Amino acid sequence: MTPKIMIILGSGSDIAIAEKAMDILDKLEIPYSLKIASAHRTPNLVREIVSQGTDAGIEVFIGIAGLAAHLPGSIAAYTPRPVIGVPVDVKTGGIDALESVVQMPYPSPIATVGIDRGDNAAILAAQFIGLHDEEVRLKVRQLRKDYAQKVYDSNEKIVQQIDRPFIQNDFLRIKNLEINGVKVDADAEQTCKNKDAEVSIIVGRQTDLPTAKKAGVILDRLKISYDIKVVCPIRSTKKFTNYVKSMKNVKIFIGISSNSSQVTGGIVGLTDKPVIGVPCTNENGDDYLLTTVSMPPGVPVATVGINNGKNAAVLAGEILGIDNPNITGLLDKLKDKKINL
Ligand code: AIR
Repeated sequence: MTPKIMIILGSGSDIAIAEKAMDILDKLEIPYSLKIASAHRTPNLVREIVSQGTDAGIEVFIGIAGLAAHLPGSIAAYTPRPVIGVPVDVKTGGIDALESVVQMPYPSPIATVGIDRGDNAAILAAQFIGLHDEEVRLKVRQLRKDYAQKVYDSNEKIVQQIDRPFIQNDFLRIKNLEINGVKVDADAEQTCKNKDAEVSIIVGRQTDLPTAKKAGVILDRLKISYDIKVVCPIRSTKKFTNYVKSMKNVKIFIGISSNSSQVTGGIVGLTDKPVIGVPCTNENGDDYLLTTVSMPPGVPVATVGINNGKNAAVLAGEILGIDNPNITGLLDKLKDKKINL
C-alpha cells in the first residue's frame, strides 16, 4: 500500500508521541510511513525524505519534535502539501516547541496541534484526506462517535457509581445525542452571504474582522470561494449554531479566535470537517494561542500563528490543493512571491 501520510520525528526520543498518532491511523486503516530526521542534525535527510515522499504521493506530513522544534517548518520548505506540527514537551512544558512550530511566517503555515497531541495530528490528517476520500471521511465520523461514546459511558460508569446521601443519580439521564443531531432553524440559510462557499471564516467579534479579511485576500488569490460571518458563540448561540450547520457545502472552517477561543471550540463541536484556528491578540496584547491550540484528544484545531489570517488561508489552499493542482499551482506562485501582495 502506498502511504498517504508521512510522520517524521526529530529524534527517536519522540517515539511515544508518534505511537499516539500511529494508534489512530491503525484504527482508521490509513497507510503511513514513519521516518526520523532532525532539522538541525540532518537537514539534508529532511529535504530528501520530504521531496521523495511528495513525489511518491504523500498527501499530508506530520512533523513531531521538541525543544527548538523547527522540523515541521523545514518540512514545509520542501513540499506543497499540508504539514501538521506536534510540539513535544522536552523542556519548559513544551512551550518552546509550540512557539517554534506555530509561529511560522507567511506563506508557510504549520497546522499546529496541542503539545504532545500525536493523536490529534493523525485525526487532522485524516480530516484533510477525508475531504476527497469518502471512506476516510466516514471513518473519521465513526471515530468522533467513539470519543463521544466515552463521555456517555463515563456518566454511566463514574457518576452512577457515586454513593453519597445527597447526589440524585437518576436526575436527567440523557443518552447519545449525535454531533449532527443539532437542528437548523428554517431561516438559517439567510444568515450567510455565500452558502456555496468552500471555506467559511467565522469571527467572534468585530475587532478581529481585519484578520478575517487578510485571509479573504489570499483566498481570492487562490480562487477559493468563501463566506465571512461575525457571530459570537456565547452571545448569539443560536445564530452561531445555525450558521455552522447551514454551511453544508463548506469543506474547511476558519475560526478567528479571541478570549477563551470559544469560536474555534464551538465550531469543532458542531462539525467533523477540518477547523483552522487563528489566535488573536486583545487590546492589552494578550494572545489566545494556548486556548486555541490545546484541544483535547478527538477534536483538533489546526492552529496557525497569532493574528496570521493569511497563513490560515494558505493552509486551506494546501489542504484543498491535495486533489486540485490548480490551487497548488497558484500557491506555488504565492510562495515564490510571484504574486505581489
Ligand atoms: N530536535 C532534534 N533536532 C532538532 C530538535 N529540535 C528535538 C527532538 C527531540 C529533542 O530535540 O525532536 O524532541 C531531543 O532530542 P534527543 O535526540 O537529544 O533526545
